[in-house]
Amino acid sequence: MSGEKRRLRVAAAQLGPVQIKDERASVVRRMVALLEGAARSGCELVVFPELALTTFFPRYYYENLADVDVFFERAMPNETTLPLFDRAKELGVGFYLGYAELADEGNGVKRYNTSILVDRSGHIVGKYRKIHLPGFAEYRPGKLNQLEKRYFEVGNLGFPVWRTMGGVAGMCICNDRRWPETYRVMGLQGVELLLIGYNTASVNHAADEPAHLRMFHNHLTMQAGAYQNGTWVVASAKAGKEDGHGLIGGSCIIAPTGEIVARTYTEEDDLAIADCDLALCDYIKSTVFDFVRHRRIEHYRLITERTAAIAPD
Ligand code: ING
Repeated sequence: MSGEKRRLRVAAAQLGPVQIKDERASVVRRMVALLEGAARSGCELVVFPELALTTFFPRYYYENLADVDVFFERAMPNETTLPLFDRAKELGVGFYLGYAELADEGNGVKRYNTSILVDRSGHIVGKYRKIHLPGFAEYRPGKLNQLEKRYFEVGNLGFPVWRTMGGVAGMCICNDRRWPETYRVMGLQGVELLLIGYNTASVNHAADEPAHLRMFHNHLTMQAGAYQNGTWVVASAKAGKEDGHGLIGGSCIIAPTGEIVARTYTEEDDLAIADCDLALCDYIKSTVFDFVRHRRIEHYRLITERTAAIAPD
């Protein structure tokens, strides 16, 4: 690693809304345009959102899972996404892509909320399957629904990291970014570049809360995760009104110091670009969050042994 370039220009490639009637091919054309814009600005890596190819379908109730399978990909790349993979390889740009994965790995058909990391040579370096599935498995009539627990299995790949793009990269998806464990498990593997796609409703399905908290919590959790683990975070939203349902933007690039160094201010197809000097991770990881000097794991057992909080009587 010594001497290898540790600085790379990265783009959070935000997508505006994808309507339920929108063809995947039209979304891929938008993504290729974003990729080309990022490449023109010298970017070597582009992060697209969670479930980038379709509308955020977990907001809808489908009695039969067969009816939701139209939103899933059975292979990646496939005929529809190949133009994105081909153009990225031509331009020498790596990318993170979030999509709904229909997998049959010998133990029956499984559905995952998935992301892949593709390097600058077009090689799929790694895959991640979303672990923290928010919302409910059952439909709640008359309420805002978030049915990821109904449509997706909990991810079965853990929180892996890969040595690529001149550093150590990892991925997570949307609700994962709200849980400190997500960052810490990758932090304990030396992550320096944590890539996130998200679709976050403008109105919280779980609580009636002031609107300003949507963006506040979005950035708060990622800034904390970046700083407490000395990693860059690149996060890309699908944003805007999808068939009347609002999604927040706020795509951003966060330094290991926890500072937002670039962000979008629209809810459309947009790019936030920054130079990520991975060496900036080193001072955080070797001072305030020098894990080996400061962590006391003999006191942390509850974190993995207890799921629900138990308060004293
Ligand atoms: N979306 C939302 C997110 O975590 C959510 C769900 C919103 C949970 C607000 C709690 C509060 O950003 C996805 N897709 O996880």
